[in-house]
Amino acid sequence: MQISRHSFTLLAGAAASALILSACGGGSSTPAPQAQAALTVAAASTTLDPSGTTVLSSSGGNGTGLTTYNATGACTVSGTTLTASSTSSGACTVTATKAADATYSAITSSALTVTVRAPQAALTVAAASTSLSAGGTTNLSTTGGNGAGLVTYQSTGGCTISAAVLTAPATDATCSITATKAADGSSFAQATSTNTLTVTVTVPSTTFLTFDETTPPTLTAFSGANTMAATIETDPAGGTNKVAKLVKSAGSDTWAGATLSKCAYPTNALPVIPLSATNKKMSMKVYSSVANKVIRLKLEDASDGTHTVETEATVTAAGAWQTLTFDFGTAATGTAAWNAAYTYNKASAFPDFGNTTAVTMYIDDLKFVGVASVAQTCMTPPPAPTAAATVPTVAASKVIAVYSNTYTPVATGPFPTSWSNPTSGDNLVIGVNTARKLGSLVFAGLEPSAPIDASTYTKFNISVWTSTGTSFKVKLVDFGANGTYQGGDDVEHELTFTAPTQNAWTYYSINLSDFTGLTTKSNIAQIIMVGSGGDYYIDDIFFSKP
Ligand SMILES: [Ca+2]
Ligand SMILES: [Ca+2]
Ligand SMILES: [Ca+2]
Repeated sequence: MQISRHSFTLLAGAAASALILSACGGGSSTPAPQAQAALTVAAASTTLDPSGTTVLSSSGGNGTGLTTYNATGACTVSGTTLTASSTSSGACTVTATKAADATYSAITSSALTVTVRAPQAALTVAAASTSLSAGGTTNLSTTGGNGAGLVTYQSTGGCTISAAVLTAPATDATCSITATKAADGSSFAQATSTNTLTVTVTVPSTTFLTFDETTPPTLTAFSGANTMAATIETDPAGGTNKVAKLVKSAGSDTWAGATLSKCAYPTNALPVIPLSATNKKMSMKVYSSVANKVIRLKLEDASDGTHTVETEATVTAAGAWQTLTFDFGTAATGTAAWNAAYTYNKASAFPDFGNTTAVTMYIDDLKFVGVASVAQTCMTPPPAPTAAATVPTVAASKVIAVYSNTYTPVATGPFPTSWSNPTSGDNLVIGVNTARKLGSLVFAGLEPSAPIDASTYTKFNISVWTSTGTSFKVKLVDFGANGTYQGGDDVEHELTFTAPTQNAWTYYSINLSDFTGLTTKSNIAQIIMVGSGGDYYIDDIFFSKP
C-alpha cells in the first residue's frame, strides 16, 4: 500500500493516541506506577536527652524501594540513627520515605515528633556539715538544676544515705557524695552534680601517749634474752616529733617488747584506759623497718598481772607511718578476752610478736578510740606513814624481838609467810627506821625459825599503821610441848582491836594474859596479823617483861 505523506501523518497520530491509551488504561508495554500502602515511621524512644540517640524504623509501604529518614529541628539523622542536638532542645520532626521501584511510586510517612529535653542548669551538692563524728548525721541538699525531677544522693567511702540524710560510719572515713537530679518528664534531662563533696569522719579519741610529753613516758623493755631496747627518739620520717623506738635484735624472745607508762603509781602504769562494751579499740601509729609484720598490744591491770587483754595489728608497709587499729574485742589467739570487770592501766607493745628475727619499729600516738577527752588521772598511791613508829624504850635485856630494827630480832622466815595474803611485803624506810608494808592485808603470818619461849614474858608488843583499816587482829600460836605443828598440843588465841587510829602509828602493848586461849607460851611459833582491807604497816614486834 502506498502511503501518502498525509496518511503517514495520520498513522503517526494514531500511534500516539495508542500510547496515551496504554499509559492510562494499563496497557501491556508501559504500565503506570502504583501508589504504596501508607508508610509509618517510628522511633525506639520519642524523648531524648541532649546528644541522645534512638533507632528509627518504618512499617507499611510496598515494593523494594529504599527507605530513608529525614529529620528537621533539634536532631539529625544518619541511616536509622536519630541523634539529638547537644545544644538545642524541643521538637524534632522525623519522616521516612520509601523510594519508588518499578511498580510503586515513592511514599513519605506522616511526621513523627521526637522531643529533645533541655539540659538542666549545673547541679551542686552540699552537706550541712562536712566534718562528722562517728555515726553522726548531716543533711544533704542541692542547688541549681531545673524542673521537678527527684534528687537522689549516692556516697562512697563508707557513709550511708537515707533520703537526704547522710550517716557517717563508726570509723575514720572520707566519703564522696554525688547528687543526681532526675529528668523531668519531657522538659529537662537528668542532671548529675559535678561537684563531689568530701565528708571527713572524725572518730573521737583520747591520746594517751605522744612521747612528746613534757615529762617523757617511761619505756621498760623486756626480754629474757636481753635483746630488746626501747628509747625515745625523733621521728624517723624527719622533723622534731618524738616517738618510741623499739629495737628487737636477732635471736630475741618471741615475746620481747616494752611497757609504755607515765604514772608514778602503780609501777609501769598509764591512766586507766576505759575500754567498754561499745569502745574496745585503741590506735597507734607504727613505722616498721620491715613490711608485713605483726605488732601486739597488751593491756593489763598494773596492780594485777592476771588481768590482761591482748590483740594484734599488722604493719603492711616498710619505712612509712601507718595508723593501726587494735580491737581488744578480738583478743589474740590463746589470750584472755576483754573483761568488763577489769581495770586496764598498763600497756605493752610487742614488735613482730611470735618471731625471733630482728626488727625495728617506731611507735607514736597511742590513742583510745571512741571517746574524746577521757580524763587521764594517774592513780594516787594510798597513804603511807611519813614518820617512823615510835621507837620502843623497853630495855633490850627484857625483850625477845621478832621484827624490829630497834632490837636485834630472832631469826624468822619470810614476813609475811608464803601462805599469807598478800604473799609478800615491802620495806618502808624512813631515815634509819624500817617498817614492813603488808599491802591490802587480809592475813599475814610471821614464823620464828625456832619457837620462842615466852613463858617468863608478860607483854606482846606491836606497832601498827593503817589508813583505811577498821580493825586489826593478832593471833599467837603456840606449838605446845612437842614444839611442832599439830600433835594435839597446839594452842592459840586471837585478839581483835576495833577502830584502830587511822593514819597514825598505834603502839599495842598487850598483856600476854589477855590471850586467854594461849595456855602454853613456851613454843610460840606463829604470829598472825589480820587486816580489814587496805594497807597495813607493821613495826617492832616483840615480847617483853618488866
Ligand atoms: Ca610523738
Ligand atoms: Ca622499825
Ligand atoms: Ca604441837
